[in-house]
Amino acid sequence: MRRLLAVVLLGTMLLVSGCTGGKEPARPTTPAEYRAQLKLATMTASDHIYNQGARRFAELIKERTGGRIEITVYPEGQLGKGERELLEAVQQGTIDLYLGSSAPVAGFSPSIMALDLPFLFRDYQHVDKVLDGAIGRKLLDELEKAGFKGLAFWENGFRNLTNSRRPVRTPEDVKGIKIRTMENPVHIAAWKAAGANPQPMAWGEVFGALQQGVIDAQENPVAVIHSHKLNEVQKYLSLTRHIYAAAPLIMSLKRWQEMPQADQELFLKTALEVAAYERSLGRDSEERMLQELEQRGMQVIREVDTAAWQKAMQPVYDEHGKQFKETIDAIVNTR
Ligand code: EAX
Repeated sequence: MRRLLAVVLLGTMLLVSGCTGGKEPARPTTPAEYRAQLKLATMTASDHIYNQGARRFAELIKERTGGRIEITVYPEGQLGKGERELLEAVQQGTIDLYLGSSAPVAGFSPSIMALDLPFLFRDYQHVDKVLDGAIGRKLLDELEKAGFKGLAFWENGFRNLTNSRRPVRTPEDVKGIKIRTMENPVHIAAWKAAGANPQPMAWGEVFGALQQGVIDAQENPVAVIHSHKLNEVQKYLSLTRHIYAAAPLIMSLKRWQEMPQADQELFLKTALEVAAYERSLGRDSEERMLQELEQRGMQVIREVDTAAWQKAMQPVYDEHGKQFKETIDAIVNTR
């Protein structure tokens, strides 16, 4: 009798679990049933363009879903000491959204590394055409293999060198200088080729390392240098614009797949709309930020020998560009 009861019980359990489809929650069919509280993480200062854009994105999503989807922005590395760490958390689904440089994303999805080659983008118009077009979409779609949904490319900006030693104009001026780079083989190779001594490091550790003199230099767009007050630890800023840093807005693929289709479409549309706003924030205020950095005591070297930098970093194309030749050619040929 007891054995029969056990068999019946087991059968019922199997039947029930079969009916509900196991562990995976059923995907809601209409947006009305779907609610979510999402975490968006960045490494940059609260007033940096990423977070201004991210807060705008959160407002629009909340408004357009009637409050069903709420996004909280965690800036300044509150959720991790570097972008690689944030990306790992997004991959695991403990953080829902990442906004940061493309360079560390290459550790998860190599094809995106093509964007970080030195002197690849001519100007902002070129950037927008490539990143908002078919090439950008393809690179974003390839992120799915790594467990990410790429929503759109936002912007970090053209990167510039800062250092505590001397006014830098040519590659000769950085001989032997210890420079922090992002964790990306192209960045490391570019600075090695230029004659410097590159040290990859998570962003959360850079200010302290500069302050203690563990490193002499770093490189970032003006908006990062300004919002992180690097003038307190760096005397010279050279407008080298050596590498353009795109900033993909990335969502955990798990979280994405749980969303109803109408909300997915809303996310894609809103991400692209805010991309234009976020990019304009940095572009329109670059000159004002430079002047403020000068007022805070930084020496800004506006004229550098761009041809010499380009030539010095060119070997990186042989070393790392070959595997992405098709993408690089397509970018160069975009007019
Ligand atoms: O994405 O690590 C860096 O230098 C980045 O430019 C910064 O964290 C923003």
